[in-house]
Amino acid sequence: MAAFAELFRAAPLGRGLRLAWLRSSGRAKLLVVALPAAAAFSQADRASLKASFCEVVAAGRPEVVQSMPAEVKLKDSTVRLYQFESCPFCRKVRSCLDYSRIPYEVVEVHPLSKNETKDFAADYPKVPILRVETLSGASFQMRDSKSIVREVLGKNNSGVAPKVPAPAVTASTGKMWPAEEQGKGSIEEQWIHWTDKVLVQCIVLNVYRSLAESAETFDYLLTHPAFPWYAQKSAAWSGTAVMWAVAKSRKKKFGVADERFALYEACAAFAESVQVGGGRFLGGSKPGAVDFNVYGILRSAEATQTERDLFANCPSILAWYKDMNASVGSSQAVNIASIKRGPAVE
Ligand SMILES: N[C@@H](CCC(=O)N[C@@H](CS)C(=O)NCC(=O)O)C(=O)O
Repeated sequence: MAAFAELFRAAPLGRGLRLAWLRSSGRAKLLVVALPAAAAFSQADRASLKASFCEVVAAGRPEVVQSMPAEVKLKDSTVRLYQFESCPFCRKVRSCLDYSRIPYEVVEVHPLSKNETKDFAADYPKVPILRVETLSGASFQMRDSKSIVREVLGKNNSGVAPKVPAPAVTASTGKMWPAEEQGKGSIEEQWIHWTDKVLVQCIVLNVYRSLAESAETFDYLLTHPAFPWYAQKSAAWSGTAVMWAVAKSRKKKFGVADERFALYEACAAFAESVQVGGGRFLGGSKPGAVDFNVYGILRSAEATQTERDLFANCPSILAWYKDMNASVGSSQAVNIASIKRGPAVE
């Protein structure tokens, strides 16, 4: 109500409307407000009203920040990760929080209603969102997985080892990342770009490859304790069909003949670059931001046929993956029991 009062005060009501209000009474007042209101507002008034409304709504939400405020200690703060369990971008953030031993709560967002993020991120329909409340009462939110990974790692980001080559597309992934978009920025930036352009696409093409595999990917929703049965089923069934169709159309768009082979090729190319770099990770002796981006994307296929096939058919990725498992360690999610999908491949 306070918000509406503020809005009413801020609204640039025309003089005519105010006079009409004073002269009218009872039901007439309702008509006075309802009918001429639209006409009484000029275009500028409407723009100003909209701006006032946005300010009032935005006033109560955690500020959106691009970088971590210097004084913030995540370990001492209340950290919530708004996510979809099968989202590759969300798993990057989880692996990074786990590695940094930062306790956090996972808030599963319903993919259709997105009710969980509506009150503080109505303007942003995506996940992950990291929401932080500090001991001193400050609160903020961070969006975009690449930025969150970078900020959570901070000084612990080992970057890429000096001998690591720039990423290159393979025969089956060439159309995902056009040549004119490649080669921009530092080697680390190019690899991060590769994860978004190539690796994420490979995972999407695979985990939603057939209706059965798409259903397997959404299985977690069918028993998710955060949602009532009708919300579980509506999201799982519609997600299965929609994402299967998305994968089918992207496969055509990218001219991929065999999606499994495209994934194996991309992972083998990454593993080879780790080897050329000379360390256990692309970051050298410690994982860097690129390692977390790659690991998170692959972890999103947890307990699916894609994951099982990848480890059976792309042996060169296994040593790096096991090292990542060991470095990331156990989940720091305080509510892990309610979200676990399946054991990590050892
Ligand atoms: N660039 C973003 C991409 C996030 C993204 O696309 N998330 C998907 C889930 S995998 C999403 O929230 N989609 C819901 C929607 O677009 O409505 C990031 O890296 O965080």
